[in-house]
Amino acid sequence: MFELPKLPYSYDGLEPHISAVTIETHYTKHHQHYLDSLNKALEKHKYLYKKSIEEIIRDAEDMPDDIYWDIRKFGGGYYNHNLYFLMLGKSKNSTPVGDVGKKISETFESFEEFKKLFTSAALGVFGSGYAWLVEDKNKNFRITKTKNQDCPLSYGQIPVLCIDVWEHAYYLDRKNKRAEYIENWWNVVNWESVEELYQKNKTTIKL
Ligand code: MN3
Repeated sequence: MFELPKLPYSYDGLEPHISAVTIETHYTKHHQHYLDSLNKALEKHKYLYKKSIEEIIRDAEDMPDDIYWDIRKFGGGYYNHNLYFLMLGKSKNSTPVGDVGKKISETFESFEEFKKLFTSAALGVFGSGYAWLVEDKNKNFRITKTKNQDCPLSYGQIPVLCIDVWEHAYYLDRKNKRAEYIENWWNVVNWESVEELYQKNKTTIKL
């Protein structure tokens, strides 16, 4: 059985940028639903519990036919939300740190330039999905978008940073104003957590 990761902040810990009611609903209703649906699907193929969630998502195309779409929807939803929530919090730094910071500056010239491009990718997701900063197989940083709960891991890319732009991530606070949500989201990206997750993922995930 997979489990929800414990949030490293309280529900109101991201206010005023993201409200307590949004975080609580997103985590206890949406994230929980993805988790429960994933676990229900895996009951049919218990051997998959021996794999990590990263391996299951990476190998999404090889999953048994009867749970293929459950893995795409709920496995992706579970893993993407783990990343999304764990990358938020109160940051000591307002700009990227460590190797992530270095690679962002090298690739996009400056953090400000990266911020512009990433914001425009997030705004440009049509319907529900995510914008990502990923590391591709050649170790290059790239900005990408995915639809629904698709995950870069299924495309041979290591997730570095993500923003959930499904309406449930911001509708309670901002109605349909995605631009306002994105602008506020930048204030609650925890750059130390982003760096920590990157170091962990690039050593543990085998693409
Ligand atoms: Mn969501």
